[in-house]
Amino acid sequence: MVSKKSTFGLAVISALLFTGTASAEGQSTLDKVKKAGVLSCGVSTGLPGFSNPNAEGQWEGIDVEFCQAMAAAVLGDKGKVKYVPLTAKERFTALQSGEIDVLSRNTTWTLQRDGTLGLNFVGVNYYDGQGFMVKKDLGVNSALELDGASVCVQSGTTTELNLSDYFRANAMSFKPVVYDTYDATVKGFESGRCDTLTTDQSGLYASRIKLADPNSAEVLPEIISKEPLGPVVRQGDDNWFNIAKWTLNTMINGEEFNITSANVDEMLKSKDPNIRRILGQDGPKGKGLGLNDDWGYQIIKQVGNYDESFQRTVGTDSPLNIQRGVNALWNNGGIMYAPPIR
Ligand SMILES: N[C@@H](CCC(=O)N[C@@H](CS)C(=O)NCC(=O)O)C(=O)O
Repeated sequence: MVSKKSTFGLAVISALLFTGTASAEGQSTLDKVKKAGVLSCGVSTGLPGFSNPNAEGQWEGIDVEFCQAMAAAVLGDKGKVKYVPLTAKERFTALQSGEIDVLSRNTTWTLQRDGTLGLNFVGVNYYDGQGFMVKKDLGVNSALELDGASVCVQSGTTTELNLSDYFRANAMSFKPVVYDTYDATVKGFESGRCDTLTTDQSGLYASRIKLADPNSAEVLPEIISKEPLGPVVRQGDDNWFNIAKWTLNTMINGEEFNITSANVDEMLKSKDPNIRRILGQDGPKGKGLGLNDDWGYQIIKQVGNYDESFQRTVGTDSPLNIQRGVNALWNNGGIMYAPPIR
């Protein structure tokens, strides 16, 4: 029989495991990061537009810029980030164990990940959905023509789960060809190991430009799922959760109030109360988060607002050339909406 005492002991141990090493040492994640002088950020092993090392080995992408924005807010320097490349399968364990302080890696917000894995999604930095890519010479124009197809897919993803739901719902069969990394999945597709590659649509754009001949492939029209992608923290440290949430909200509000990395110093003279609060001149400032009052200013000055980050990494100023679409602001035809800074 398990005594009350040992049940309590187990609960304490599992709570410590759940909240990671930072809490196990009685230290908040904010204190840990400040002491280390660096933010440990989990990224992918390489997905163009989201998190990808460039030719000089520097990390780039919309998810990388979120890590930089957090470092600017917390440490005053967007360069103080240690990037930890993680496959889909490895990412949640790295966060649960305390190896990383935040996961910023094209990760879909789901109930199971929030509820069962002991994580908290910070918000959404890119609304995505799953699709399929085929070689044009397969002669297929719709995903509904894929009955019996072999499908290249990455393990440990919602992609795998949606794939089987979709084929089952449409009474079709498929043969999964499963890989652990994104690079291997794209190579498998390119070398003809499968008829179609499936992943988040953003990933399909990224895969297509990686092919030796991008024009040999096309993306089918069906979007088979909702993939709200966003940064993730561990449960058990509410202040850190707030810092991550308000970093994202500041980038989105920065766009809404037209504050950019180029005009932010000029904006310090603005009389608009919204702008003054975003830049920490008035309003709640940094106190409630344990940050310096200029945390919002630092995010926008060093990294930029959401639109700057989007266009530079995945948007029209990038090779991916993705339109804002549903990722436009709520007052511009999209669903990107941040709570107010006040
Ligand atoms: N959003 C989906 C899929 C995320 C995912 O890992 N996608 C693959 C294919 S685009 C990827 O990013 N791989 C990069 C890597 O493993 O480093 C999820 O959260 O499960």
